[in-house]
Amino acid sequence: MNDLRARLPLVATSLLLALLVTVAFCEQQAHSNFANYHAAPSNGILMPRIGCPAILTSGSSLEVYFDPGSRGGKDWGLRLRSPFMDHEAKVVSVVAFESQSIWKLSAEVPKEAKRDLYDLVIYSRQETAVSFVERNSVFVVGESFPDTLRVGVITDLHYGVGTYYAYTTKVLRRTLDALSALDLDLVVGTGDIVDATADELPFSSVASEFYRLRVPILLALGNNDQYAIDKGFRYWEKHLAPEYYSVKFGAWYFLVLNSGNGLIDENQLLWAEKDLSAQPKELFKVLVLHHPYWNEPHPSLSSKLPNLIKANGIGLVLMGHTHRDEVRQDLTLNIVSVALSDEGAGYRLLNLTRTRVEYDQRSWAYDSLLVNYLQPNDYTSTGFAAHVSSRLATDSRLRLTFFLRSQLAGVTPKVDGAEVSRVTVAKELQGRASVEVSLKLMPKTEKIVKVYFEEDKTPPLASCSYRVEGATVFVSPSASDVGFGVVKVTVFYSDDNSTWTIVPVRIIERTEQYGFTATKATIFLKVEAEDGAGLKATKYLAVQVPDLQPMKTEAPPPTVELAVIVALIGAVILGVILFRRGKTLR
Ligand SMILES: [Ca+2]
Repeated sequence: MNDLRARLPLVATSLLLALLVTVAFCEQQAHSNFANYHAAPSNGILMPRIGCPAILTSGSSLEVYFDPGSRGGKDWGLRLRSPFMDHEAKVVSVVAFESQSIWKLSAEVPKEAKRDLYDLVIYSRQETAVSFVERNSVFVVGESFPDTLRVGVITDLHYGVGTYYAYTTKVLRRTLDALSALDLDLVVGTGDIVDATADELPFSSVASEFYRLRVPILLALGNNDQYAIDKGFRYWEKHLAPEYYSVKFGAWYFLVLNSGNGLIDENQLLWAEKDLSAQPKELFKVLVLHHPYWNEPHPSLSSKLPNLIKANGIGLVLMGHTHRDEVRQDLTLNIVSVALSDEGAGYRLLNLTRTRVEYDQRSWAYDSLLVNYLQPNDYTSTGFAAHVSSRLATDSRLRLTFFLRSQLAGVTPKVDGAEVSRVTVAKELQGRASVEVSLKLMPKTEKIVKVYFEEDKTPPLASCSYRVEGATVFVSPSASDVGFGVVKVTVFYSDDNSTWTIVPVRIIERTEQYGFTATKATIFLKVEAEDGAGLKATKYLAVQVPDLQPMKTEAPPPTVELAVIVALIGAVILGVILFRRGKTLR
């Protein structure tokens, strides 16, 4: 008995120790909604990211994971910044997470924060120079979540940098601007975001392409994105998102998996099971991955994933990879969409209610609804136009955003062709002006919307280069404009310089080609450019087609004549030398 009494403190200490170890272990094993990072994200923020944003109501709680290294101390502030608003959020707590340098920060989204996509700014109150910004990473829906989610699906962007990718980049920009104009709730990118590369630039550049989105985007990793990882480069994590994660959007839950290598590894599957089991039953669950799982031989996709889908009541699976539309309603609703990088580039729009999915059998062509901002929409221009056009059979309600440089302090720009919904103007000279407008576009119509401080009185400049291959003439027109920007460029050709035929544009190997077959040795080109103010410019050009020149019988070219003269002079000099030599020898 005495013995036991003596040992009691020891037993108690051991129990306490065991408990502490367990707590510590549990803390370390704490499940988070994203995969462990292999590389530091370029902006120091691990979650949320541009490719896996936080989606919240105003007044709710926002959790941020960030890694400041040894900088900044412990006292951190948080701001939510959009082109129209700048809110300071109340930081509730900052605690260490997993490793020594990762912090988990909890903050309250300000009640006055309206529906908008915000940049997340984390800053140190102790060291003013230390701050981290993850752009477009927090989407505030307003006071409550919508009853129906309007979702755009893009896939297989195969983004790259350089002339080979000029056309696909143009298509991507038009698409992102159209999806933003539709004021969707969410865009989902189902993989092959970049074209297979081990270079960092395509990853950082595609992230900046996504800055033009005014709606949040979820990105899944495809086999082309996996290429860099297999070479040892974690640019995906550095510039876009964790390799897999989940995001909650009110009554919906999105599980985004990495099938980059044509499989889902054991760790990821375990994580996914755990993440799914932590979700309330009533959430509508959507799985996002690159590969149509029924096409893949690896058992993780061919059998384990179907089991996961069934066991967890996943109501929709979004995929890409095959570059073809495919809808299967078997295990669940499976939707594969067309690539954004092919000639038939397109995207898909879905409506998600709490119980079902509304969708079209076919993706929309990317230019069904075109939104073309005619100058860089980045606060560098003092006014410009947007050309919008619809090939749809129904009305479209559009929201456009113009980012201008204001010439005068506090002056509101003029708007033509749309209704103003929001304006923020800088108080200083040459400051920023953000303007949001809305308009209704009737079926099969086009419209010019102008936002500006001063009228455009400068006509555009048209120019053109060409190359001739046999009897085919390839034309590269270009046009620039001071003011509202170039609405359209048209190329014509003519045999007689008076009757003109339009040169069609074709997409050949991902590039735009204006080409036609010439029938005469001299043909004429005309390039017409029109700007947003309706001002026009025309450029004329005559082109010679050598293959169609009549055969000529002419005197030998001067070079032959010269050679003969040189040879004759040479012979004379040689003769003189030989003659003199003969003389002296004698
Ligand atoms: Ca102009």
